[in-house]
Amino acid sequence: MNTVSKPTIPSPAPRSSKPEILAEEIIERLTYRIGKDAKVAKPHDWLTATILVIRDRIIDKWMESTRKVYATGDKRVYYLSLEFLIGRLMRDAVSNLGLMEQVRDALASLGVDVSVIAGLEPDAALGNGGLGRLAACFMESMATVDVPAYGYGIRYVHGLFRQQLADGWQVELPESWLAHGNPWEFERRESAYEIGFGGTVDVVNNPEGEPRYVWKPAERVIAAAFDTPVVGWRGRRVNTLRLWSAQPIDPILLDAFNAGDHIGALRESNKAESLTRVLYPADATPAGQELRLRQEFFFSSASLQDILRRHLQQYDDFTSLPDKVAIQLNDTHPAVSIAELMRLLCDVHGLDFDQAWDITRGTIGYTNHTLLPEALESWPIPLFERLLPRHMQIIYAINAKVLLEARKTKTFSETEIRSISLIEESGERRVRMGNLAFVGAHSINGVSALHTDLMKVTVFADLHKLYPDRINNKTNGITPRRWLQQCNPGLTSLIRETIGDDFLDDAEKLKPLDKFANDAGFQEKFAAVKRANKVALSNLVASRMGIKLDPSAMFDIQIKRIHEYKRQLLNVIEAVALYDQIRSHPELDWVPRVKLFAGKAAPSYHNAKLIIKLINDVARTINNDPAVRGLLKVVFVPNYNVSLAEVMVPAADLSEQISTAGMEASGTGNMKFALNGALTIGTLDGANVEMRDHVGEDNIIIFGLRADEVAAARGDGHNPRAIIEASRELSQALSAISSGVFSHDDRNRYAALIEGIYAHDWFMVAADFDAYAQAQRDVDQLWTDPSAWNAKAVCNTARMGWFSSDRTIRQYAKEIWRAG
Ligand code: T68
Repeated sequence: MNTVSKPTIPSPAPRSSKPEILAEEIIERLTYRIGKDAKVAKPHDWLTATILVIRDRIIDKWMESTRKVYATGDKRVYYLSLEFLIGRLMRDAVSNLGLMEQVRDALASLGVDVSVIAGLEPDAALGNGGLGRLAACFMESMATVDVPAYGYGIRYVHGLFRQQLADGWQVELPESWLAHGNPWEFERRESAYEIGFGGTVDVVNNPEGEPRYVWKPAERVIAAAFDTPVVGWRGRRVNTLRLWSAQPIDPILLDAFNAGDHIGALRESNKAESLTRVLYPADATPAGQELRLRQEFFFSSASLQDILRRHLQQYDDFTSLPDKVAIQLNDTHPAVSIAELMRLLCDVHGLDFDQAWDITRGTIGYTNHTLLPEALESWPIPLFERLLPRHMQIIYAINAKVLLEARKTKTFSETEIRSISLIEESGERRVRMGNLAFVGAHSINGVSALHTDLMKVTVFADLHKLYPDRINNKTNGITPRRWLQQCNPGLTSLIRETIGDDFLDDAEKLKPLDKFANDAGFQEKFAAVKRANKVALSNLVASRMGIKLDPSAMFDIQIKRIHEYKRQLLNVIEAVALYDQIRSHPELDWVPRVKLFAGKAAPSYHNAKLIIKLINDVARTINNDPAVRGLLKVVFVPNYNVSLAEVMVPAADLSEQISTAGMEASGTGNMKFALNGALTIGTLDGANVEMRDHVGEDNIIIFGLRADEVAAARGDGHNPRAIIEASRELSQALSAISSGVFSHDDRNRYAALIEGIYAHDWFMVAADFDAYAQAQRDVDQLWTDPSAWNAKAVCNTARMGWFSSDRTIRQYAKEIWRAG
């Protein structure tokens, strides 16, 4: 026996937050870690050195948080998401640690401007839109409300493409957020797992029980972990975002290399690395390619292996898994986890199928983010079977179990049984990932009240009938740290002066601000903050685009992915109609407006790209027409991302949330704007419905068809042509666009796009146009009474606290995860 006792290892001294010490350490990192003399250091070097110093302040708390959950045996939450749209991290970390002033002073003492280096930090765009940004807000809120959590995802080398405009058309360029290295992350070489693809399944008969299945994959890659700490508000807790990177098992095939095949020697390596090289840029239509399924399985398998290893390190077996682990699937992208967890439990750890099934269902929850039928993921059986032969068997076995259960109730028709099945049988046979996620989870949640209600009667109607207790609602939220405190320091200071600091720890404590809604003195300060934010946005637009904006005009903003259901087209058609009115009635008192748009289109989405071009064509014509006298401007700001949103959101007077009712699951941009004191013009869709309930119907401008009316119109042979003919404004605007008034170089450019409105108007642009145009004139009317406008704006800020993602996370923790 080795009797040498372990030495006591002293803990490092806690890090000081004094500016002098911070400055000293920044120089130290610059010199010894980056190897740069302060005299020649570039801004990027200062940024890296500063992040390293901040990171040290996080690590102590990180280790403490990890140790605590081992000691208490608290339940761990795992958030599996193919996307984390985190944006920049420095301001978030510094502000949550309460070190803003100290870091600014430390850098100033070294002659460095914090805002200059902060602006150099790359915007980590490992996501497409709302779903990815929600995952990032949730990570911050889980740390804030003290839920022990891990986010699991993919460390894409290239996040969402950079958007440029060339003659008004979107052009996609690669984005390389890792080009200067990533000082936030820690590579964990010890946490690496093998991930298999393809091959065969051996069956070993077992006289004692169920046969044993052994998957022999034909290909293997390594999943390597990279950890980023996520700091909660006031540094209360630090959780981990663990992103997986694919690496080859053999980095180079030396035999091939030595035989002169230099390219072939790297083939394996390239193939492995290509797995995590790029994020798929489509946000609503499933990518459908083999590489996408490989990405989904790769990160699901790595995450589950990691989860099970951590569990076994602390507990004896897997019977306690549902008590100690909650796994939340962010949409169906990680739904293959259900089959993989079953495989790991049965084939690797020797559990019975039924026991494994109870554990799996007890552990997994699934969040649905869309009802669009074309957005529901499904995979052709031949592809699935070839890539994941064992998982295909498991899915068949699960399906048999579920269908038997359904048939036993004797209440389902054959049509209903077909809709419950995990296998789509009509046409090409496919695996339905939504159904798999539904049956493999104990909780299925929607992301707004309306969306959840619609789930029960549309996509999941029959599964809901079979398992009526599973669907529940968790209305989305946003983190008020990033989306109020950090992006709007002016408003934050004003609120602190007015009602004190309580709201910093609990956004619902913004309520007392309500009392100041009609206070003239307060309104004046509130308006001054808004104006300063509009000046800041105007400066950005001037420097990026050379366009001058008037900050006293109404800033009317629609920023989000470009999609027909989000109806940027409705907005721009209304701009055309307004333009026509301004020209025809120069004698009227038009309210000066700036209509700002930003957003990316999926590269393969033809109409979305055409809508971007249309906005730019309309912008060029309107902005250059002297008859408009600057009363209307249209601007499309390129390369929308989290950092741009952080400038645009606080500068908005009017927030456009105008999706076709029933189509936007929730929306979260809507919440960001209202929290920052913009009025919303919107349909009764997604979370707009609940926003109206919270801010009050006098403080939001609602128009248009409701979800049930849209469904009825679609069923009833909606006649858009008749509607258009009955609306002079609309028919003139549409014919101007389709006849080439805005596209002299190609008069037919928009003919087909506009014809779609005449022919079927699926997105109800014609159906809602008059109501929308009227609502916009009501908005103009309101704008002419600044005190009435400001009172409503203040009420929005005061009453939006409920939409904090802290509230959302507390609901998940209590009602789904039973954790924290
Ligand atoms: C969004 N979904 C919803 N999807 O559209 C939005 N999809 O209403 C909601 O507020 C938000 O989720 C959060 O719940 C998405 O953003 C995607 O980005 C996506 C990505 C890949 C494949 C499919």
